[in-house]
Amino acid sequence: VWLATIFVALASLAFASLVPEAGAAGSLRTAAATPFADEDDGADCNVQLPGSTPSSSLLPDPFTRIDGTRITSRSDWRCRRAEIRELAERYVYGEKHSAPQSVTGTVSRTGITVNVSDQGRSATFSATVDLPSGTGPFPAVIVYGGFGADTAAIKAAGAAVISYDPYAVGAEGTPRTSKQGAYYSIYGSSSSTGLLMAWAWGVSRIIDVIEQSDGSILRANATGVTGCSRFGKGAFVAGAFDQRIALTMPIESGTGGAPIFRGVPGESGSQPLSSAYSEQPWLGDAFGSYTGNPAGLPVDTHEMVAMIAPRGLFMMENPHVDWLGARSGSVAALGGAEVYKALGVPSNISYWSDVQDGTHCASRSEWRAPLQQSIQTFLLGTGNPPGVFRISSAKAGNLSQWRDWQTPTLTDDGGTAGGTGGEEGDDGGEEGD
Ligand code: MCU
Repeated sequence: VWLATIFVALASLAFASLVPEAGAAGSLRTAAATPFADEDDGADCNVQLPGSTPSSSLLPDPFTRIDGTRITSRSDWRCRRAEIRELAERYVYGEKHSAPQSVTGTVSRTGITVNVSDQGRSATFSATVDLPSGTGPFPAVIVYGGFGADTAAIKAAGAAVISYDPYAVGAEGTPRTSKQGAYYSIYGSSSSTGLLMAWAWGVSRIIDVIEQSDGSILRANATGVTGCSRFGKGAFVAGAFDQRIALTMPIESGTGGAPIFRGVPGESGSQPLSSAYSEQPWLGDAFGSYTGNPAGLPVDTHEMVAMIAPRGLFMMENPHVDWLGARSGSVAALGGAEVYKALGVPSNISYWSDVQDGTHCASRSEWRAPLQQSIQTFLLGTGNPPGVFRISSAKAGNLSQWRDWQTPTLTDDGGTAGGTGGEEGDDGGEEGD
């Protein structure tokens, strides 16, 4: 018994010391961090965007490549995802300039500063840091704006809260032709990139700075992102477009966020696509051609959900406010969940719209446990993901009405699934602590 105890203790120590590298290299299957070291793991994929795109009222098949062939193995997902990323940039959000020439900054116990230079221009912004109790280094959740996210629950789960002001990076209230904020100071005020993608770029640059820090305060490979409403749209896009983000938690994001674009026109009371496009320059300028014709889009938001796979995702929606399009949001979650299943990590996505309080961005007791469980699993590496789909019957979409494709059984060739999440059980990752 004693020997066994000592062995377990030693094994735990050995595993604990491996965790940072494990996440970065993706070699060891651990729940503690994203298996991807890069913002864009598929940057080397050869993506040929189509000259014209077919029109369909049904959701595009996430498993069929632009050239019409279907992927067959889990490792094929990496470059298929890269196609979806480029389609999403071109048709929906606008381009995200990655890997600027220079990113510098500081991480302290109270704040992060970010200085970016690219294309001969530079910009600076900052965020505040609020550490949980304990000694650290800590994982962190980047919280957009100041409402709707349960920051007390995040800290109680053991993660730092990085309060991020997206408006410093992409301001609201400007015409599309004179966009303002750090992103547009560098890439031009007439950039066709929308605010959601500019905000996502800001999140990525914060992660750059954390990566460059000595790691004594914040752990670089254990970052989550969340926000409510327009900041739920933002959190969703940030998680889709940076694979270093281990946990994405959009809240009540509404049109332009999680809800499938194709579903919005038929969902009574939901914010019309044209309204979301014109209320603020959230979406990219190119989306303007599709507000009356979402069937013409070669991509939809179930594929942005899929872009987050196999990483942790907890989607929260409010079925009481029609404007938020929760039925279309549930279809995005269900469609994206098919990719999680095909990658062998069905429990890494959770969805919850079965809530009592109808107030938009209310503080909700229902989400506290799955939120904390998600943080523990994907950012701290302890336990299992919630793996729940609690869809309000009032706003339950039906995926079968939206697709004519079936989910393939992908061969497991050690590909992108990465094993982030606890359900595999046989990989040793969860036993470590
Ligand atoms: C759900 O997000 C938005 C919504 O798209 C807007 O129409 C409305 O004005 O504001 C919501 C929001 O961000 O509320 C805080």
